[in-house]
Amino acid sequence: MLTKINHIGIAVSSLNETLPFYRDNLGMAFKGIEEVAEQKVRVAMLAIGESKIELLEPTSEDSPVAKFIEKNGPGIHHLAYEVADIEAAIARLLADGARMIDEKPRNGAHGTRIAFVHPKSSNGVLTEICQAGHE
Ligand code: CMX
Repeated sequence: MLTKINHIGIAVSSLNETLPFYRDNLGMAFKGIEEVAEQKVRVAMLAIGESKIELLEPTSEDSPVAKFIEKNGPGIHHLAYEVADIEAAIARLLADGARMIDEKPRNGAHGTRIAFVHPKSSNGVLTEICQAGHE
């Protein structure tokens, strides 16, 4: 069902302050910044091999990423696995008893369609499944 790790999401307080480390010190290829209004985040995407690092900056105090930073501080927020058919992947997870935050795909960054598995159902690791869109 899973084809690869699409990206690792990292919660940050400020993209301006964090981006230079990944882009300049670690030398990752910067792919751009996009606001995902539905999720109340601004996302900077950096490519590393065939996977990506996604820096997530909250755009409002009630953003889920703001709540995460308040509780845990900045750090690794979620793992995203790529699937070829997101509807089929959701159906299979539900049939296997997983608790899904999203029972229908919603819009992610860069034209992806995404769905989150609840961290209570994935041993405390927020898990995203993701069908690729445009890059
Ligand atoms: N990792 C592990 N546990 C997490 C978590 C995370 N990243 N975020 C929340 N939780 C835990 C909370 O601590 C809470 O635990 P307790 O019940 O023990 O207190 C529980 O999950 C519920 O959290 P909540 O924020 O109160 O619940 P919500 O249903 O409002 O939201 C969630 C849950 C995970 C969907 C939301 O917090 C979230 O992070 N949404 C995703 C936002 C995001 O990353 N969007 C960008 C996607 C862009 C893309 O990838 O393309």
